[in-house]
Amino acid sequence: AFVENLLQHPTFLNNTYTTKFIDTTPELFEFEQRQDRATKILTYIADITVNGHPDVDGRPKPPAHARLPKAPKAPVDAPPAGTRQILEAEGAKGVADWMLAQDRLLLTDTTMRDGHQSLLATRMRSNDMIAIAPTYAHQLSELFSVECWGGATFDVAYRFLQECPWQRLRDIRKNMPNIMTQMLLRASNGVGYTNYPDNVVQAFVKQAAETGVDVFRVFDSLNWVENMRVAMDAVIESGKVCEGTICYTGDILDADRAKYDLKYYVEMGKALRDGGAHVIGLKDMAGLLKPAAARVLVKALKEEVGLPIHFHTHDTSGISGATVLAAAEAGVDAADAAMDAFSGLTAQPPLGSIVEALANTDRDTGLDRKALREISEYWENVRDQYAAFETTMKSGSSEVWLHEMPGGQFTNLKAQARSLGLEDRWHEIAQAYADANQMFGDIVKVTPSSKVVGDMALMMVSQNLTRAQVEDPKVDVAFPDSVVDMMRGNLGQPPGGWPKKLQKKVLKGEKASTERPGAHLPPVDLEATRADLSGQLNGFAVDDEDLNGYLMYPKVFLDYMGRHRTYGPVRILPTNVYFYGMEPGQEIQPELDAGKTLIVRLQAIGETTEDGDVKVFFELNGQPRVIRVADRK
Ligand code: BTN
Ligand code: 3PY
Ligand code: ZN
Repeated sequence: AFVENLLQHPTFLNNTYTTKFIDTTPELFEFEQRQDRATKILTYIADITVNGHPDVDGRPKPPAHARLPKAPKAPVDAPPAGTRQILEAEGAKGVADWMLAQDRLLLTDTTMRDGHQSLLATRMRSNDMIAIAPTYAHQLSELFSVECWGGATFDVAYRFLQECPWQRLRDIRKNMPNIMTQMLLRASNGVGYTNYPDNVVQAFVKQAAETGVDVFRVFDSLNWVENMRVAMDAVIESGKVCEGTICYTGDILDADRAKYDLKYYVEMGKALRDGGAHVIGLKDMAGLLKPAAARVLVKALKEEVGLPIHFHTHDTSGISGATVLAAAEAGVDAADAAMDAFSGLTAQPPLGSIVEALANTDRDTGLDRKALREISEYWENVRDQYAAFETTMKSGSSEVWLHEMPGGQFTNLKAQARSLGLEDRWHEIAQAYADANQMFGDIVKVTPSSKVVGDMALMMVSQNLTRAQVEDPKVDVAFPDSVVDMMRGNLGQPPGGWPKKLQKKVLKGEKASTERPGAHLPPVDLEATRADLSGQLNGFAVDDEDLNGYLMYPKVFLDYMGRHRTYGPVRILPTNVYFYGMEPGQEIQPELDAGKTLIVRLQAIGETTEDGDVKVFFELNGQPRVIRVADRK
C-alpha cells in the first residue's frame, strides 16, 4: 500500500526535473532545484511523521536509553596510506604479493555489509556508514579492506531504504580513500537471484570498479567455476582485486561427507588460481568450518594453491572465533570480522576480540585497540536505531550443523516461517532444510541456491511432506518454481550433476540443460535499454549507474525512481527521522549538498481536516513552510 500510494501521487506522474533554466540562469536553477529538493524532503518527513514508516510499524522501537550515533571527529588532513595505495601503485597482483609478505593477520571489517545483512535484515542506511568512514580512514588505515557493498545491500538500498547504492559506494570511497573497499558478487547472478546475460555481468563489474569497488569476492552458489569465469574475467580486466571464492560446506574431517573432501577444495582452489584469481576467498557462509578442519584446509590451500587465502565465516554456532584463530595459526593471510557491536550470532566473530586474542603473538594485527573500542561504541549507537529489524536469535546454536543455513538466510527464513504461521515449527523446518539438501544431492547452499532449499523446506513443512514422499514418483508434488528452475539447470551444475530421479519428477519429462546458463542468454542491447528506460522516466538522462541498477532489478529501480521524484534525496536524513519522522520542537540539519545544510524544524502538527489531510508546520532555514499530507492512518 505504501508503494501504491506513492505511485499514485501526482508528482510521480509529472516530470519535476526540468532543466530549461540551466543554460540561461545557472544560479537561479541551482536555487530552485535546491528549494524543490527541500520541499520533497519536508514532504517525506511530514508523511512519515503523520503516517509512520511501514517497515517499522508494530516493531520494537529504539530503546529509551539509545543515544544518537555521533562519529568521533576525524582530523582534516589526509589519512595515512593504506591498502588502496598499494593497489594503485602495484596493481592487484602487487596486493596479493604484499599479502603473502605480511606476518600479521590482515583483517576485513564486514560491519557495513555482512554484519548488518546478517543481523538487521540489511537495513543499515548509507548515512550511518559515511559518517564513520573518515574515522576508519584515520584510525584503522591498517585494515585490509572494508566490506561495504554487494550481496543483498544493492537490492535493499533501492527497495527498502530509498537510496541509490552507487551513491553509497561513491560516498564511502570519497570519505575513506586509503582502505580498499570490498564487495560480494554472486558471479553470473550479479547482485540478484538469477543468471544474467554475460554482457550485463560485465557492464555491472565495470561500473562497480569505476564507482569504487577495489576487491571483488566472486562466488558461485554451486561452486561451479565454469560459471564464475565471466565475472572473474571482468574483474581482472578492470584492474581490481579478483578474490575467486570457494564456498565451504560439509565437513572435510567427516568420512561420511566425502563429496566435499579436502581434495575437492584444493582442486577448486587450483581451478580458481588458473582462472586468474589474485586471492582465494574461503567463504564459510554458514559457519560450518570447525577449528581442527580449518587447520587442515588452510594449510593445504596455502601449500598447494600458493595464493593468499582470505577466510570468511559466520558465528551462528558461537565458536567461529576459535576457527578464525585456528586458521590464523595455520597461516591464513586475511580474515573477516565485524566490529564488536555488529558481531556474533549469524554475523561474523568480533573484530576487537580477534585483535586482542592475537596481540603480542606472531600474527598480531597491529590494529589500534582504543580506536576499535571507540568505533564499536559508535556502531552500538547505530544498532540501537534499528531495533525494529533485530531478530529473535539469542544464542549460539549447534543446530547449524544439522541445517547448514547461511548466516544471511537464517533470520530471513525464520521471518518467512513466521509470516506463514510456521514459527512454532522452526526445528522441523531446520530438519526439512537438511532433508531437502540431501534430496538435491547435498549441494552448496548460498544465495541463490540456499533460497531454493529454503523454499523447498517451507513447502515440505507447510504441507507435511516427508523426503520419502517428495521423492516418491507416485506421490504428486507441486514443486516451488525456484526448484523447477534449479532442476532445469538455470543456476548451473553442482558437482556430479542433479539427482536424476528427482530431476525427472520435478521436470515431468522436460529436458534439462547442463550448459552454463549464460551461454544461452542473448546479450542485452544496452543502448536500446537506456533509451527505453529514459522514455519511461520522461526523458530523464539515464547514466551508466542507473542503467546497471535497472538491469539488475528493473521494477525495483523504477519504483525507486518514482519515489525519488516525490521525496527527493531522503538518504540525507538521520536514521531516526527516516524511520520515525519528527516531533514538534525537534530540529535537524541534514546536508543537501556539500557544505549546504538545511535547517529543518518541525513546529506543529495540525488537526486532520475534513478532506483527510493534515498540515504539518515547519521552519526551513528560518522560513515558515506548511506541508499538507493525506492522513492514511
Ligand atoms: C541528490 O539529489 O542529492 C542526489 C541523489 C540523487 C540520486 C539520483 S536519482 C537519479 C539517479 N539514479 C540513482 O540511482 N541515483 C541518482
Ligand atoms: C549473499 O550473497 O548476500 C551472501 O551473503 C551469501 O553468503
Ligand atoms: Zn557471509
